[in-house]
Amino acid sequence: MLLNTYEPWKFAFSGENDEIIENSFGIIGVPFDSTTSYHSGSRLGPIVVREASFGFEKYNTVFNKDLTTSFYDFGDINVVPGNCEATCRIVEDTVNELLDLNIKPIIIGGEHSASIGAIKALIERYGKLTVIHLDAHRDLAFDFVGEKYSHATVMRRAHEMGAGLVQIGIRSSSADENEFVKSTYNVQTFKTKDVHKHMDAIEYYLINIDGPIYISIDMDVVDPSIAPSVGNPTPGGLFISEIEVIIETLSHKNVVGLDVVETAADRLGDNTAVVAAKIIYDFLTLVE
Ligand SMILES: [Mn+2]
Repeated sequence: MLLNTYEPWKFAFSGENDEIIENSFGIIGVPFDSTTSYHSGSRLGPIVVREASFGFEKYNTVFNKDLTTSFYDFGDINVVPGNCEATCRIVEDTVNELLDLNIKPIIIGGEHSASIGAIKALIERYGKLTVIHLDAHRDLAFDFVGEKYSHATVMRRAHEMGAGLVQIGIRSSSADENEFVKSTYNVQTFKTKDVHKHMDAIEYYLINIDGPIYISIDMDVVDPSIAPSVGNPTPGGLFISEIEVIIETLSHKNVVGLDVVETAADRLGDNTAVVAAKIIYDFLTLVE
């Protein structure tokens, strides 16, 4: 490194990339928002979330624990603006490279479609995957305005690949999506009001899941009074304390990857970016 220069932003507390140890976590950003249908700007998510991560202390007071997990920030992938399928393929290839190094992916989005590539790579690697999907929306449309690769179809593609889905925080879905859930067997739903009233039951359900788990968090699952800068703000969402319980519960399981997507913030210090950074920070504090 040259004197009087600084490295590009990396997530706070990330390790040096030339000293990588195996069985760790690797952050990649996906600055892509080409299928966004409402509030655009999630292509800026990776940079504002990384910047917000510097607001946290290495000691995580909420969980009485230091962040000691080994993780690295590999920067952003080269997306293909306007081409969701090609971008998903690059995400898939990059996740495969991480898995070859025995590094588990953490993806900062970017629109939710990035998850398609990560889930594809992970399901091929492990043969089986349960996706814990925190979102206001089901994202189970077969296509969205004729497109199979879209932020609105992510979990339908995951389901086609054979992933089991546990959808938490749902409060908006089409009649077709609800019909699809009724007609299939491996989609479990916990609506927002279930989270508010029956968290014990959700914890019990999560702790009993077998096999590898991928966590996919659309920031619109959080109440828009707390996290308004998302692609599709939806009233009546989860609170931060509830997300903390879910992340802590899942940290005792075999989590093989995480994404935190749809942060559509256009300025530093944005609430939504801070909350997204906190979710990643909490996860990294809790996982071993
Ligand atoms: Mn959503």
